[in-house]
Amino acid sequence: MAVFEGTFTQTESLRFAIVIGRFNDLVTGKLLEGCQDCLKRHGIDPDPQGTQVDYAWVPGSFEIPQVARQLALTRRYDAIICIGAVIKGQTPHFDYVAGEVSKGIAAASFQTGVPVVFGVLTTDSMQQALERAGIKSNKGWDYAMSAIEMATLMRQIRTANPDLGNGLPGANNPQLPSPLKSAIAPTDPDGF
Ligand code: INI
Repeated sequence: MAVFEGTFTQTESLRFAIVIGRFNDLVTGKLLEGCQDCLKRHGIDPDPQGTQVDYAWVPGSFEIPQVARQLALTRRYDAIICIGAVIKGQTPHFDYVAGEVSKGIAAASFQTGVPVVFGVLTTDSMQQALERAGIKSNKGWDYAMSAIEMATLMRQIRTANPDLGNGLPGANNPQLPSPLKSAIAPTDPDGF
């Protein structure tokens, strides 16, 4: 039997996409810097002109899952990192946004078989958010670590099980409908 475990070496062929919410960009910009710093220190070139990391900016956290899922469906990435900051205000809006983004990110990961890292801060105040975005620590670093670990772990599992494909039912069976198509639109006969 085997033990599968992610590693933080041999990262030169890994590819990532980072989805970032502009809302509260004072916080998300700092989280992104922490994330890029970690990637760089683990041998991954974070330059958007390079070959290893693509970036997608969205208006707010609510929009993150849709774009993360779309990027995962391209099958170009070993992992997707989602960065957002949802900060409690005077209304229940926080609960709706935080609930949807966490469920949506989990769904994007399950539906596509691609690791999608939940890098969305949910805090009671801007102060709490800033503390986690560089003042005391930078959670962006942790998000990158999770992405590298999951990316290398999934590669190991796929290498040991070449018939598994992307892990979705029927991935390598030409007789079955494309998992990519069914993940895009399970009920739409046109596949859109
Ligand atoms: N988006 C965030 O990323 N963080 C928040 O704290 C936030 N609040 O509190 O409103 C927020 N709202 C915007 C939301 O994500 C969508 O962009 C917007 O509703 C348009 O769909």
